[in-house]
Amino acid sequence: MTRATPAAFVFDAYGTLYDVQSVVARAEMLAPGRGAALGQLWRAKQLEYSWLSSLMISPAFAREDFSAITGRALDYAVEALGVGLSSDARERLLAAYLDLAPYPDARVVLERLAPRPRVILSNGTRSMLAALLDQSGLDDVIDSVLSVDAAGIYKPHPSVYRLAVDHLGVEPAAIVFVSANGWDAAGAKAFGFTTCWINRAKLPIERHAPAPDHVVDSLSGLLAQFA
Ligand code: LAC
Repeated sequence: MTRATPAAFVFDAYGTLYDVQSVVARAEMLAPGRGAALGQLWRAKQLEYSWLSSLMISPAFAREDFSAITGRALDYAVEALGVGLSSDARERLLAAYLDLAPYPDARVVLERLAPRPRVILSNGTRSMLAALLDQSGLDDVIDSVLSVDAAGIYKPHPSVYRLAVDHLGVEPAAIVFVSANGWDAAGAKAFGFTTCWINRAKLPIERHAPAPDHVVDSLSGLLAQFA
């Protein structure tokens, strides 16, 4: 099979460029002994709510943005785990989500992929993503940021991936879509992107959609394929 030469790189944000578990240290401070469990359930519920609210969109049910469902997911996780959290602590945890740590190799990898466009396509709202880029200082190595809000639905709906094609003006196969979320890589492959799954946790490949084109164990793994 011949593959199109990559014309651009499109990155998922949460879990791919930014470590969602970097909230665990703050969660541990606010809820000693429960930080890891809270971080994990919070993220799992956040994603579940994104999928459920996309399926439920109707004239009677409007999708809430990622900032809102991130808060609702935190409230669920706090109650499920029986963690007592003051409203001030809740606000501090939500603020931590705007200041997630980028993976240590994110900057160098993004630098090395230039001059090809490097785009973020994320469930996050524009303001959540602007805060992340600003706090982490990666704004100078990302060329543009696309939020699912422009499509009115969450990943992995094809109209979300279409945003990147429309923005870049190249065919889907010429776009390398990079995600550490296996279900997101699967959605992107089903849409027609060339995909690279960052499998940091050594998980099995998702079975409900086409397999990724490339599997690497860190962002740095991209360089061997595309630098
Ligand atoms: C995002 C979620 C999938 O950034 O992590 O879109």
